[in-house]
Amino acid sequence: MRTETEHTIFLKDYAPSPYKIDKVELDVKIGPVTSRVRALLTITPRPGTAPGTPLVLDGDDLKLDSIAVDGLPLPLTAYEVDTTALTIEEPPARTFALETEVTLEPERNIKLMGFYRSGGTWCTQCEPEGFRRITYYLDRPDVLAPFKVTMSADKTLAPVLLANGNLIDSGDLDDGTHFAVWEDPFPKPAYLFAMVAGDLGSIHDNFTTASGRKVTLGVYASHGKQDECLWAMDSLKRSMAWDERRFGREYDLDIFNIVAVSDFNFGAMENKGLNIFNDKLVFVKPDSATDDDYYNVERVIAHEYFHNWTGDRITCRDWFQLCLKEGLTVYRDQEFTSDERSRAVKRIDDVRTLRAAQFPEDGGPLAHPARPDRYKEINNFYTATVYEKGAEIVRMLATLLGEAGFRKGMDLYFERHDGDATTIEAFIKVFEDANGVDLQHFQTWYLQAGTPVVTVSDSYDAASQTYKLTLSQNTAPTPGQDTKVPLPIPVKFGLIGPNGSPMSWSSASGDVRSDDLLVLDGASATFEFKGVANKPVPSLFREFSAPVNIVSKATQADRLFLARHDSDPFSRWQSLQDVSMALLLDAIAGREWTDTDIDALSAALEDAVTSKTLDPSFKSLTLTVPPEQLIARTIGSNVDPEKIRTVRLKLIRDLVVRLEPALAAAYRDNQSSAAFSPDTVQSGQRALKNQALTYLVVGGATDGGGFARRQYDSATNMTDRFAALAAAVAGWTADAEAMLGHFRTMFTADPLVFDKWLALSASIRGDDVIDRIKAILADPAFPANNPNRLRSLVGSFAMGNTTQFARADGAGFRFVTEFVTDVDKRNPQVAARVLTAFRSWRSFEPVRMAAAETALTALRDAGGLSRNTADILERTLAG
Ligand code: 0A1
Ligand code: ZN
Repeated sequence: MRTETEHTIFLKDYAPSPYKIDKVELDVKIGPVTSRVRALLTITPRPGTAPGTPLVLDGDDLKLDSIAVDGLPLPLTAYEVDTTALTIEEPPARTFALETEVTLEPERNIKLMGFYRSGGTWCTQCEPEGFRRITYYLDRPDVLAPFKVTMSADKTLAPVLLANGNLIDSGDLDDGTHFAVWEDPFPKPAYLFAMVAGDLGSIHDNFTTASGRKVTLGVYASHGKQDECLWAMDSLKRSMAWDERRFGREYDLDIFNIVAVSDFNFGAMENKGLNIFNDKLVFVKPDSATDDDYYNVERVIAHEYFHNWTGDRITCRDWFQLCLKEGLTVYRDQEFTSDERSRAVKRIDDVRTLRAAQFPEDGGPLAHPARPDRYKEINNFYTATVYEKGAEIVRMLATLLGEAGFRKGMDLYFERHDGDATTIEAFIKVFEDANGVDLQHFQTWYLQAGTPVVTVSDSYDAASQTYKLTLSQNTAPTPGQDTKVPLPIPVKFGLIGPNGSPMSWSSASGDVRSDDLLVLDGASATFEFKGVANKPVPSLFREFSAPVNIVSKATQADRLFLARHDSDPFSRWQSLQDVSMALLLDAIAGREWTDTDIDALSAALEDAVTSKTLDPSFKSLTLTVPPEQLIARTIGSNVDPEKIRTVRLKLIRDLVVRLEPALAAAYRDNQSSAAFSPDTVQSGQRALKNQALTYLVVGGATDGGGFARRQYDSATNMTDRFAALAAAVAGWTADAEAMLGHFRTMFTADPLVFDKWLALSASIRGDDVIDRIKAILADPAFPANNPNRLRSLVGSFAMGNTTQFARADGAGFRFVTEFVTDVDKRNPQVAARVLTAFRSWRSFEPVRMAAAETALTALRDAGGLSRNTADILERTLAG
């Protein structure tokens, strides 16, 4: 198709820029309507650059007012400006000063890339290619320079002026404006540049690093929100302490600021010393935020802070290396949460996210390697594969090298590459050098897309007391990668004897690295254990030691046995999921479960729920039945989402018939009258209680709806109130509509709580849901340019409400493509992301598949899409 997307960028074409930038001085005059940016760049040709090589600076949506080299205005013939670049035909063959001046209109910048306004506050977003919307620049991550920024603005409109680094000067000017000068001594790529101006409130604290540097910490937000920023500040201080303890990394400037803004395309951004956040990841207070919100704030504050070393001090050479910073930083934030909270619960959560977000991507038309080798639009590569699979790859590295070996590699990484813009190859090399191992084959994990399927078979010979385990792997082709090679797959494991205790062996053959780790390398491998006294049940992929799908001949009895006896909590959880999944798949295929099947599962669940030793949050995860989309993906093709939903609901109902007393007890026993705290104990109790409530309601227990209503009315915090509402909506109780209406009136003034209402309204399974959504969108008061609102409403519909999105009559698909057409004109990033909901369209049964194709082709034929959306559309249709 002829679109803007014909231009592909290839990794193999990487070359350093012919010029480097030694120094950046910006003078930004912020005005009520227009702002002016004067940039003074000190530029030097790199060694080897031929004299006369044109200098091509990126620019996007800029209006050039003046240009001078070494103080002399350039004649019109000496440069050229088009929509993407400023080219200086023959720059001096030595260091020179380039001065440009541009005019910006931040208020009109609704793409939210570059310099824009959110609720009156001026702010920036530069990753990946937003700086070119602020000034003409070599806007690529391997051009690093120290920045000095002078900002000025009206004193009442913008009493707060922030940028990266340290504040070195500030003062009043005589025309009612004031100024601030910020200097960041650390050379950085332009994508880490940030600037904020506005009338903001703030809270302050400080942190003293291990080596004694006193760092002033600030969290800025609109006035009146200060009390909602305290948890973010607390999370920040804990993150700073953790990075010192766990990775020996200290903060390196005297100031660290966080700013919350209401209009933001992503979660948050790690700009050096000045992180900018989507306000939903900063603001929490008990009566408007849930435990999940607290968890997410803590997690993302940590993530952005950890980027200071993995991203800022050591950055990416080019955007193909995005997972160098993202996968590693996600791994680091996962470890932080594991250390701060429950490791087992965190692992289960992360695996659920991986399976919900990354596996479908990896198994569909948008599959790409964690380190892609081509792209048309880099904004479309901030994906679950780059982030979550990237983190899994780092986790496997840590598993293979052991904690000490991994830390040695990380230490060397920081030592060797501090100040660099580097690559995945360099990252792998430090682990090789620090540990004296060869990881070249391991590196393939970064280069090959697709989720391997590992097939397990085993046998036991009583006479020779030998247990044989055979594992083989296969990865299906993905777009652009027809053939796959086997990967080194770390398998954490144990053998469990008939009485439930771990079994030992006298000798093992095959790549068995230790008594709990073996490695499958090659298409297939057999591991032989001698001196095994009885037939064991193998426990494989403990802690989910590799991002793979597992196919085994394990029986339901084996799974239930593991659920009871495995020493690894992740495996216990997984085993029960496997039991449920097997029942669901059989039933969908027409083999309905028997009472005996369901009795066995409910007995195991009851054991878990009534256990005196398991913690409540783990229990609540154990109770969760596999989600509809995971069932769909496991089936793989010819998917009928209605059927999946019906069978899954039936499973819940059949379980609740048996578990009602245990659920009611869990519900009762986990009530608390203590003052709200987001800590793991209280939040775990709420998670269990509310999971029990959900099942009582959805599973049709006696007076389930009444439980929900009473909890909703009497709740003293948002976690309980929203859980009750969500349960009522999921079970569509007699009160659900009234409760939804009440919630809307009560919280409509708080946009972040309104988002919860939007998402819940979009989750309604009734056939009127699309009309409901359309009515909300048509309300003139609906903030149609705010990404959070749009994602909460339409994003959650497209991603989560599969039965309505994938309606057989095509109305859901059509609604989403029409929405994409509309939003694409305003915010291509939001549009492109919503469109990815179609990534599994080919797995539907023929009628739905045809309906999806019709909607997608209509979108394509209408044309006029942004590069972001056209790229996703093109790949979705092709794959
Ligand atoms: N580096 C950020 C993610 C991010 C990417 C692009 C953005 O622009 C719209 C914003 C943020 C992170 O990993 O948190
Ligand atoms: Zn990140």
